[in-house]
Amino acid sequence: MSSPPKKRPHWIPVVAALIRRNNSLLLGLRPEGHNLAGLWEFPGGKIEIGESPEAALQRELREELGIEAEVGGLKLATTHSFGNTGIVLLFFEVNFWKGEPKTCHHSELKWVLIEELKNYQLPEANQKILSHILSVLK
Ligand code: DGT
Repeated sequence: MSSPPKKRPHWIPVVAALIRRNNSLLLGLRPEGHNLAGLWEFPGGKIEIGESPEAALQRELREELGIEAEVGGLKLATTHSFGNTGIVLLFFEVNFWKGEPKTCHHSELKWVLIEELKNYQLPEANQKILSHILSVLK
């Protein structure tokens, strides 16, 4: 008997934004029908072929929040895997933008005080590096 074909391992590059206003960060509740629905994420998404990480994040923030963001520096990078799929997650700081973030994609948006981030259910890829995320926000 032959075993089922194995899916080849592959990596998905993802960019996420640390959008800061005073002592709070913007989190979005992942919508139903998506992977990880019901978890709070940092706005962002997959880098498309031909895009730089910064351009991908700018596009995602335009699509998801309706803002024109000035993407700042790369603050941290991490990897996470589920089965044969891995994500490389790059976090950029975003301190300046035009427009008021709107729920174009998420079920809800929330400005969360940095010290309260630990009370939110985040994707495992973020949860496991929360202390690192907090340290780059200092
Ligand atoms: P999917 O995953 O096929 O349902 O597609 P999307 O459009 O919901 O996912 P997208 O474009 O946001 O891709 C981001 C992937 O990275 C998704 O699998 C969730 C994962 N991820 C883990 N942590 C974060 C995070 O903080 N922010 C974002 N945006 N994605 C994260």
